Amino acid sequence: MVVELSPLPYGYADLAPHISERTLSTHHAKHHGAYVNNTNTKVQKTELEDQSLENIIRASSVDSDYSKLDSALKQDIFNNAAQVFNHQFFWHCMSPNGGGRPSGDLLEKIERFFGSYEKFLDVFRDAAMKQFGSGWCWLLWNTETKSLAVESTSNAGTPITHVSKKPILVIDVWEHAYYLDYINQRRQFVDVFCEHLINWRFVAEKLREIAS
Ligand code: MN3
Repeated sequence: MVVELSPLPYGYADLAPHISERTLSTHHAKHHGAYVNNTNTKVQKTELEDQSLENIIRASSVDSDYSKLDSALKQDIFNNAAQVFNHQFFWHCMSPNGGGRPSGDLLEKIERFFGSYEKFLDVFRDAAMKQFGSGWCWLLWNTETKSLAVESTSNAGTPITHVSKKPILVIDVWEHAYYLDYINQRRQFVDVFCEHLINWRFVAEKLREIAS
């Protein structure tokens, strides 16, 4: 199976002024695109060549006992494949009509596990800011503890290497996600993401798929 560059669910200019066309086109075509190409190149002639993206990620993660790759190649495959998944997921977490507040069961669970929507935002923004260097900040549903949690991951780290951690929302806090628009002001980008971009309909759909 060849890993493909999934199209954005909106146009390159559709998230402006919050994310510029230049940032979005570079981020999708160049960054996400490079992770796709690298994944396909690096799995060639390995047993992972015909696997699904999620199987490639799980087999190459540090916790995996898959031993048919040397450790440098394994890490390299993980970094690129996990970045493909993380970006695919991230694009769907945003919408030109995003922002506002969640509702229904999602809001009820956010209030139950964080106290209020405002408190959830504080926890999420704080985790996004405290992720040192490159990484991602997630809202996930833990199927073991049956609870919502905010967690950040470094570099290409992704919750899908843990069977019980099901992501429902993510923000990319690598500098390439915001530097052209906000220079070094990650906080502005995180605030704009929360206020104007989150696709709560997608988040609610993901939660319904796994937590019903
Ligand atoms: Mn990125």
